[in-house]
Amino acid sequence: MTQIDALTRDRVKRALRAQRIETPSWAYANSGTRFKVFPQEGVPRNPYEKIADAAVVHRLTAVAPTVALHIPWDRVDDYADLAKYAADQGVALGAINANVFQDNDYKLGSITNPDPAVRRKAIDHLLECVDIMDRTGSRDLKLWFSDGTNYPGQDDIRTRQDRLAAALRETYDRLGDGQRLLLEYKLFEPAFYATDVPDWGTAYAHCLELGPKAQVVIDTGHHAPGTNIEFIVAFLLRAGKLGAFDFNSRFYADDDLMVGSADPFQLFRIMHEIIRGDALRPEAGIAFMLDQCHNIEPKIPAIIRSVLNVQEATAKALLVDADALAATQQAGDVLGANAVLMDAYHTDVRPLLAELRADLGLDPDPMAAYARSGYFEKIRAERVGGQQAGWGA
Ligand code: AOS
Ligand code: ZN
Ligand code: ZN
Repeated sequence: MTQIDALTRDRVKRALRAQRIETPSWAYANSGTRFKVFPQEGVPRNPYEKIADAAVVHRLTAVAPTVALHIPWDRVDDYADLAKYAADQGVALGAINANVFQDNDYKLGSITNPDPAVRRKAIDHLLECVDIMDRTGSRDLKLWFSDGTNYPGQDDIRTRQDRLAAALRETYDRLGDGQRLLLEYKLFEPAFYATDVPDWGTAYAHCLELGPKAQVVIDTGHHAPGTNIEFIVAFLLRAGKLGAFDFNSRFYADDDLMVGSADPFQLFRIMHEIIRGDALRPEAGIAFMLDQCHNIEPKIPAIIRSVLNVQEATAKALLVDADALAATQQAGDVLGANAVLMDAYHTDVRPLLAELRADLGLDPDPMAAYARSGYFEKIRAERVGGQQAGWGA
């Protein structure tokens, strides 16, 4: 497909205008690997400054209106004040990410720890996160557990599932109306033998048992190499159990690189399933979040680039000729069907996205607009001693 007709153009632009991408507070802060954190200039010193940076991304792209918080990294005394500050900046607070992986107590696990006192402490943190959601107005509690074992025999795999189910139940029962529990799975790391929520099947089974407010999070970096992530998207959407994405790119393990940088074709295939499932609309309830770290590249431009990458993949997926695809599939035309998909993927959507931004009164090139804005020079001068995201030291 080289030409985009006027009708298609309008349809695609309308859908793109409704797209929402949530950026993570921790992506604005310093981060690194277990080997080194390279501090950068102008990095936020507190949650307010992270929100200010997120608001810049939104002002330049118009599709990133919320920012996810992480507790305790973004702990403040007055969450209502933080929410008000965000609103004044033109954004809102998004998902609350719990953290039960950083305390010494969690060496053998948090909610699946053999010690009931440690489990209690971990569950209390999850409940506290729901209290915070009440104050921030957040809809989603995002749960990722580092829980697991390193050696066969270290703990009883089945009993740990019982402890997990009990903790999730208690947390789920604390949710208010309109609040959701999002359960994120991860194949391995930091546990190297048996992770307690290692895959979508485990997350799905627990969410199914919990009820309608529990949904699965797909972090694109959390699979074995070669895993067909778009299959998981299609399956969970069909089952009504896909709640959110943590978008990022991986070459090896949980690399947390910019989404769309390692495998833009995979991102397109994922977004194709989203469009196929009519799940792009915010009312469909899928939270499209980034979960990334920008260890060596400047952070705000990297987040802008990531947002644009998601937008480009989405635009291409919206260009798939659904009727032609269905007809070729029905006719068993293998090459024809594949060609329909590839035509859309190979279309250069950058002019269309530039046009969309111009329609919205934005600069057609958000990267260049940021570079010209002087914002970096301002924060570099103002902020000394930026905050570390919380891990990787
Ligand atoms: C960890 O690997 C997960 O991707 C988490 O979603 C996340 O990076 C962490 O909990 C920060 O909130
Ligand atoms: Zn994640
Ligand atoms: Zn991760």
